[in-house]
Amino acid sequence: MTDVPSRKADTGRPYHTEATGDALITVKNHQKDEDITLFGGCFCPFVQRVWVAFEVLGIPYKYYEVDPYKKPKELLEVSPKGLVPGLRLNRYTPPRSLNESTVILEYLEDLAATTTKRSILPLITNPYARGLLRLQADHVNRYLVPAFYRYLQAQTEEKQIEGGTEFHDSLEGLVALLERAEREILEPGGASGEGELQALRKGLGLWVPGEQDLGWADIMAGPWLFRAKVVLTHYRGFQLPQGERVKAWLDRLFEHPAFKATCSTEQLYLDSYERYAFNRPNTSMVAKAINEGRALP
Ligand SMILES: N[C@@H](CCC(=O)N[C@@H](CS)C(=O)NCC(=O)O)C(=O)O
Repeated sequence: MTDVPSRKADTGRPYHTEATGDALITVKNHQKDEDITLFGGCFCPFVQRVWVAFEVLGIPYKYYEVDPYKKPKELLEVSPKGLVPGLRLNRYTPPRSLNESTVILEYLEDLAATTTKRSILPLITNPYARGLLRLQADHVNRYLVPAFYRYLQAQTEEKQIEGGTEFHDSLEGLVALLERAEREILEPGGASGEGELQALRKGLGLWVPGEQDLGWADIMAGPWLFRAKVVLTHYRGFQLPQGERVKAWLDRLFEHPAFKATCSTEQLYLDSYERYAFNRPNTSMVAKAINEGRALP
């Protein structure tokens, strides 16, 4: 699973600045002015998690592609460090804004509660179930996401093996948390009755038979899992876990209409992540933080 492939050469490909494939269709369908403008970057996984949430929750938005490395003034107005994603909230005069993908996800979940009436988290009447899902998200942000970059940026064979093990372990850790939520909620005593049980099944662990909904952790982690499949496989010879239930979970995640609608073609990611795979200087603020052993921006 963590074989070190023969070294490929850095071909100097630049990152993309326009979505391709299904994501491009979605971009084109979201060019009309709306109350919310999503400032996005086509290759960015932090953007994709927010974008998937917009689609799942059915909240209207205008998608606006920016190059976060060029940090245009309008991006800095909505996101102080010039990072995507950012939201411009056009209902306010002057417009207000929000940044940070995890904060934006919570905002969209709260907004949907009174507008589209859709939700990604379990009902507020079951705080424990919500806590279990937030535990998964916390794991994703603290372990899985940094492990992805450490692995991809590792240049020596030793560091790549170490990075592969770390990423694999973080994935196993997430699976264990998904299984824990599934066990504790679906087994007798987990829900107050049949009605609540049916509601809680949604998005709990994607392999719950018959369930197709994305869960909170799927949205938090999905973009990196997809990039692991495409980018880590190509540049590091990584293989996603092949266990039947994990595979079923990942297949359903990658095939989910809201997820697919935000995915560009694989080539876009291979091109855009070459910079990381060869740890080119000045790649990004994330890459710099990883190289310096600091927390991600
Ligand atoms: N903590 C931020 C991270 C966002 C982030 O790092 N976005 C990258 C693109 S994937 C970016 O805007 N990079 C610009 C730069 O490095 O200058 C979040 O969760 O929204």
